[in-house]
Amino acid sequence: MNTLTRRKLITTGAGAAGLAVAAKLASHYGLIPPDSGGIYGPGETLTYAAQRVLTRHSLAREFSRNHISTKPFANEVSPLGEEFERLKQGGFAEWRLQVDGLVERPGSFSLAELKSLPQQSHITMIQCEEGWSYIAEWTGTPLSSVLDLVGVAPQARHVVYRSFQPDWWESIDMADALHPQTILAQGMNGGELPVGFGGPLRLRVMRQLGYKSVKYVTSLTVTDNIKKFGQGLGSASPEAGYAWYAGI
Ligand SMILES: Nc1nc2c(c(=O)[nH]1)N[C@H]1C(S)=C(S)[C@@H](COP(=O)(O)O)O[C@H]1N2
Ligand SMILES: [Mo]
Repeated sequence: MNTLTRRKLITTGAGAAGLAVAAKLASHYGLIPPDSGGIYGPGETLTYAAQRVLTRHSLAREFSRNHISTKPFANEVSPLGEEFERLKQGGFAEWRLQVDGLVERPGSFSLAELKSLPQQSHITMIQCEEGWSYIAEWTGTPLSSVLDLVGVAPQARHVVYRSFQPDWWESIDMADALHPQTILAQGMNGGELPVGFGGPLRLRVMRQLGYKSVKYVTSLTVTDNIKKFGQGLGSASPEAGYAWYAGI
């Protein structure tokens, strides 16, 4: 047997064994994404599991102030309607963030209440799956501060979040929910977060593609059973053909 064939054999063998081991580990540690169709839909599972094992605590790249895009591109959103206009006229004083599910103290927060919690700013890049991106400074309350306040149950696995736009809902695992860069943003580039960019309240998930950063966030639900939501695929994205996990 020549070395090339032997090498090829060894590589193939290691690959198959590696895949089996990865699938086992992923299953054992609960690293199966909701849209995987089981551990033998291995593409999504391997991406998610590998990133979670290798980069659970990694940070999204932060940029310096001079990298902030001078003309950030606000993706077009469908019309927000009369009720949104009414809330906007009132300076969003009536906007509430509802928090429920597996928490000790379900309730809701006004924007002012959220602003009274610790605030953080991060200069990061937001990337659309369609290829464009921009860099901006995002300011807001870490999602972990809100979750600490309501008291998340130990069996929590995911946080589901919804928009004023009913078609937009997403979920993230607890690694991203409690991640230090995941914030409920109310500010952008030193000012209020403009409506075009998701104001008055947007969840910025820095380590995933733009579509996970849902605009006009109105509610959060903490859960240990993501399959109960929508079609059971984790969020609206896989229902439309995109991956639930969009790590970058
Ligand atoms: N509520 C809501 N959130 C949304 C969207 C939307 O249309 N509605 N578009 C998503 C997509 S596909 C991307 S890429 C980003 C775009 O963010 P931007 O408008 O700040 O560029 O927002 C995401 N969040
Ligand atoms: Mo996007």
